[in-house]
Amino acid sequence: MQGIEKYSGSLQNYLDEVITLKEPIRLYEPIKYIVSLGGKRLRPVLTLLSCDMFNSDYKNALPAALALELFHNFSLIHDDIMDEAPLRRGKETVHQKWNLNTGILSGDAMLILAYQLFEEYEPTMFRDLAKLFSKTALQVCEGQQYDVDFETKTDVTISDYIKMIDYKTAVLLGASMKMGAIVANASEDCKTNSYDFGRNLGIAFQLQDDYLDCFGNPETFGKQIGGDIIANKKTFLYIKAFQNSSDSEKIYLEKLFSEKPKDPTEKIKVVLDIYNKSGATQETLKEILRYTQKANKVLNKLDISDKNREILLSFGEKLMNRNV
Ligand code: GRG
Repeated sequence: MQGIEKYSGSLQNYLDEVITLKEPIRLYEPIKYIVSLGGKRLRPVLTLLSCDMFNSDYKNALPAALALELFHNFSLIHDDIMDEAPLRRGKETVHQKWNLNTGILSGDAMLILAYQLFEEYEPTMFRDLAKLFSKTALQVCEGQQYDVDFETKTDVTISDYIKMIDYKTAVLLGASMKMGAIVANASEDCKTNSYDFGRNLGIAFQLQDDYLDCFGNPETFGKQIGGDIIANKKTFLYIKAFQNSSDSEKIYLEKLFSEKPKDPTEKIKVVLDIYNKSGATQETLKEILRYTQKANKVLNKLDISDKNREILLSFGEKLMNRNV
């Protein structure tokens, strides 16, 4: 296995082949737009890497990898609609650039295009991939619903929260790894362990996303900083800060998270200060490390070469030190 750059290159070529501008333009243009904004291509790279590391030609995994990237981009379009987010990857969101209905329909078409890509595989593999995909997509939906519910729920626990991010984000990373193993016809143990690696890494990744939403660099993060605070999201940071607060501080935090001021600048400043002073920021960073280490522990169970293990280790490390 060479460096991981080759995977993004191959994926881009395949994407350009499959995702073309055609009539009706208003359906396909937003699809081309969102996928052309790039992003880290994390999920497809994991699929290609996983296939390669289990000794199969990684190009065989290109349709599955692109299906995952299309699904991810579809979910971003719909998530941005639900959050009324203005920015994605540093550019206008689809519903902002066009309109709500365009975002809904182009998103729907992306989900179908993703399913269609599994038709590139023979029946048994098609069934295994489609089964994993459907199960994962449904969990993503459930995670999203928990996330929405938590905005108005006042007693969200850390375990509620971890379950929510597990479903909303982590299972897709697990599925990305496992799809590579399925395409490579790897053993059942390898499929399970690669899924667990991706899933633990996914929890660490979403916790990092929450951290960056508060403390990231607006120039590189590509989303509005403080977006979760504006939307009154009960993230790991909020729950920890709440747990570490006195009764009067709890009342204050609850009040802050029941309001949606027109200008949120002051609210964001106050909440970030609470996160820092309560120790929530430090505890979040510790939890990111804990899940990354959990992922790395699973790596030792994988039947892969030391060189490939090293590549996965450094992949996880880079991900956790990211600023995008
Ligand atoms: C599954 C039918 C169905 C509906 C989807 C909208 C929705 C329901 C779910 C939202 C899921 C979601 C957007 C989760 C957030 C995951 C996340 C961490 C996104 C950011 O991922 P990055 O950083 O993004 O990999 P880039 O831009 O690099 O691709």
